[in-house]
Amino acid sequence: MSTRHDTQHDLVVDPEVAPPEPPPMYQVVLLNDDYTPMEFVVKVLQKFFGKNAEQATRIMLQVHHEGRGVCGVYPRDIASTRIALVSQYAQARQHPLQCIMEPA
Ligand code: TYC
Repeated sequence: MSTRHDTQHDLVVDPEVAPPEPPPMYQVVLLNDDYTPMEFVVKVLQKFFGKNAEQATRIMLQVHHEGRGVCGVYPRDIASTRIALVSQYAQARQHPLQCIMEPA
């Protein structure tokens, strides 16, 4: 191997190799219903989507008034795991809260 490639900070770039594609992204969309308490929705947005109280309240009110709102945008596995966790958490507390994923 040439000394040029022996140093720690030297990168070898093969012009034939394309850089990897970024993964396809999905938005998790929260849906409105008539029964889930507003405070519970705010809590879900904080607990599962890392929103602060103000962001969570804004998203919850948007869903309440417009029927849907985006909680976050993630690679497929992360989006589907969060949906499953929210569904489990809501069902265990008898709330019909639902979210779905769609290509971003
Ligand atoms: N519409 C519900 C209510 O009036 C509140 C709500 C907001 C429910 C957002 C679901 O994703 C939702 N209690």
